Amino acid sequence: CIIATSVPFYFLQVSASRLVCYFTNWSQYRAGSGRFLPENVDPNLCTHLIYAFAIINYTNQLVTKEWNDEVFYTAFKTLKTRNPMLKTLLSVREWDNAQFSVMASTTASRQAFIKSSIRFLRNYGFDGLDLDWECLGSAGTQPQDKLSFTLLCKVRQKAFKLESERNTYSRLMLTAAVPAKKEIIDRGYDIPQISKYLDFINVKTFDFHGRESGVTRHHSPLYMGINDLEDDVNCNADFALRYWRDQGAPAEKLLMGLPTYGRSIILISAESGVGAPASSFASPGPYTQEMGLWSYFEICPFLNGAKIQWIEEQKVPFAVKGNQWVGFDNQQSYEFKVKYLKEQTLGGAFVWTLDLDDFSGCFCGQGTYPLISYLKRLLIMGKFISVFQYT
Ligand SMILES: *[C@@H]1O[C@H](CO)[C@@H](O)[C@H](O)[C@H]1NC(C)=O
Ligand SMILES: CC(=O)N[C@H]1CO[C@H](CO)[C@@H](O)[C@@H]1O
Repeated sequence: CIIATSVPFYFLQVSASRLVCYFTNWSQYRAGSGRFLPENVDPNLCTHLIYAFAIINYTNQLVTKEWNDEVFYTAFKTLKTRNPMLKTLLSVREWDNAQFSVMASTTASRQAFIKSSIRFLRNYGFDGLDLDWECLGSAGTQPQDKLSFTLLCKVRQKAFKLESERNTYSRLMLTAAVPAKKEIIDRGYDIPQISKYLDFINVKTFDFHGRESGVTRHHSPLYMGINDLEDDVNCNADFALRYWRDQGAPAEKLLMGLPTYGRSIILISAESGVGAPASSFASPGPYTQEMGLWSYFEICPFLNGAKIQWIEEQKVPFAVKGNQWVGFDNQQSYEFKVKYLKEQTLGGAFVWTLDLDDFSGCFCGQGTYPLISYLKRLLIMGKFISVFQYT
């Protein structure tokens, strides 16, 4: 395959929209053409890159997770020499422990974390920190965690401001990746408060449905489905983003999450539409090796000989081959999502993740990064040249 380079951003500053892309430290372990390294990142594709993940250790310090994270951090920083407008952030998340909750719980531990992270971010040349407290809002959330998170955002924003005034550096950014399901939001997030302190908010508008329902459902629909009942009526990007906004988050701080992967499941009858009975997750993709999750570059070969259908009311596609069913996103669903976020005057989109798109261009025959390049064209260059036949 031939690697094309994209138009640098400084030619394109026509839009205030953000296009935030996540890079994952584990994509380096994939086999063959699935392997993804910092040198596969196109520095002119996204306005912000977020490195996932760093962790919090038992003395509440921000630390690396992978043996070679430091090498990658340096490579990340170097990307900025090829696009001076590019901003990079480091995402922090808990890993096999409840350290986020411990760290956020007292003034002293919050301060320790904040101090260590300023040093850490500056040392490696990051422009900000992204908070990804995965279990905040889950059933096991302690009642005080909601308040702790608000306080963490508040003191951190203040600390970042002070640090930049003292050093005349530009202020470090503070962002968060947050849930899209109503009951999780309600348990964990004081929306009006945290929205004051965060620079932008990545609403994870995907993974709405897994296998638990026992039927086929798209995991990242834009709108409610005709068969959605009860809680399911809230399981779509439109509901989640309106909910965040109506509870007090400014629209321009909200980013819609777009997946570059699909969710696959096994059918157990001759039915294959939305709501068809299904059992377990489909087998792992050859490169990503995760049950029920296929990257876009693994979906493309599957689409050969598959029956592709468009869920009209939800504006997303699915495909069926044999007993395998996958709900995914393509350029067409991206187009509807970008139209929506422009109409709602949201702050932009974020992509989970860079390495799950067909970054090499070897699998889909649509050039390098077919989904994210298309997103850039729609979001940043504002070009809607639809080539799709809507059926
Ligand atoms: C946490 O990280 C800091 C900074 O690297 C280190 O000094 C400290 O010993 C670590 N604590 C634990 C418990 O690993
Ligand atoms: C913090 C983190 O996500 N680190 C991951 C980086 O990749 C390795 C390899 O898959 C994981 O084990 C780490 O958990």
